[in-house]
Amino acid sequence: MHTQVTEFRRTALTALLDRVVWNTPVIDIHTHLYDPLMGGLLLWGIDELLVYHYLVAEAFRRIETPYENFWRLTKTEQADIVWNELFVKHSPISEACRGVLTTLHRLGLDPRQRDLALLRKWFAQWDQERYVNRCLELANVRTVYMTNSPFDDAEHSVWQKGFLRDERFVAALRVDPILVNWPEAGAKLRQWGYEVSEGFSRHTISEIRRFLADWSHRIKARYMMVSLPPEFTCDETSDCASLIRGAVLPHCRDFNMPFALMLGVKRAVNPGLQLAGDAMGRSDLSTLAHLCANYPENRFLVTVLSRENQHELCVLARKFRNLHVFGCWWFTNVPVLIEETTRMRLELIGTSFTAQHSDARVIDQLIYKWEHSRKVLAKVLLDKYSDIAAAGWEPTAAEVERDVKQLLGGAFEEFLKTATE
Ligand code: FIX
Ligand code: ZN
Repeated sequence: MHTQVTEFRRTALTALLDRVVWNTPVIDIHTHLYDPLMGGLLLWGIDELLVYHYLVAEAFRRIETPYENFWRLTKTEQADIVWNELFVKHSPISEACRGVLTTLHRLGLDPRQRDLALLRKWFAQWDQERYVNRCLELANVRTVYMTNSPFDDAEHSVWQKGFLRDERFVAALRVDPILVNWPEAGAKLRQWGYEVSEGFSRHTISEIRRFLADWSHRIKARYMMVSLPPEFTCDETSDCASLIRGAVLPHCRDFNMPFALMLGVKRAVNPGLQLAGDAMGRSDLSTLAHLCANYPENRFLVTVLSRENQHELCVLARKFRNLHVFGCWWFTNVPVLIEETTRMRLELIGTSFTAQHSDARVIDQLIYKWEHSRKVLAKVLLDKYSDIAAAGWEPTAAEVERDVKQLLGGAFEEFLKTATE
């Protein structure tokens, strides 16, 4: 009898979760997508899907072509190689390959035909505006956070000229060059009319802050962000520490915006692979603990690239309410790790985090990234609700809706609004 009741409850919960997890619109808090009105920067379509750096890295494992020769090919030729190697000559089992299949399938295409020419023909019928709407609708994504870098030449000029904003796409200010390579970034700032010099004099710091303020206003940034290597520390003598303490954190306080730290990337471990050549390592999170403890009036949005850092990050989130954990980033965005990480986060910090971000670079990817993550989330939540139901706590539909909304961007929005201490 008891088992029957349990089975019945699990079936009802499964149906409820399927409905709620799939129907709750997502706020995608970190992507590399652009507002469609940003002069062609937004990528879409089958060839872009195929030359995504996740797939290129896998294709290079299958071919002997020197790297430079591959990069000299046109996009269509590169896409042909990726398709042939990863979809025709071998089964497309990896998460990135599966992503292309899910995307095509949801768009109503039949990947079984294994016919790239036919796929290209289908994509050619679309115009960008209709296609963007279709992708957002299929992925059920409400808001897309962009990654906006003034140091990116193409983007820089688009922002300078100005354009009519699409309100579904919101901005986040990316400042990696300032924190990772100050001498070069400083030279750029000087070129743009900011009076910065080598040391961090009062005047230089105030000019950096003027730069951050100008760009925060210009793009209407909701938060500031940086990706940092595993070796990142805030030791008193480094440029990075002086800049974070002197410019970034005061700026974030003034503009009431969180500072997003994406920790653990090792850039260009194999430079021949270009964008596909980055790797990762385990970070020392004591630096993060130091920032959270010493700057309680700042808020930190944090994701880590190393599986080994996930547990420590959750524990830190239990200690510091100015720390918001988000997403399963890049190499951790695979079902096995999404499941483990999401389960651990729910068990340690309840629903007070953002379960996922897509990191999409091609708008079509929203479809698969969210479908795959939603599937894992529904599975994990089913277990968690079943556990508390076994203790007599039956969640109502409204409670489940509230929780899922939190996990898919609601908790992040609350965090954005929180007044600092
Ligand atoms: O630093 C980042 O924002 C990373 O997500 C990217 O640099 C990376 O190339 C990527 O696309 C990962 O998904
Ligand atoms: Zn990213």
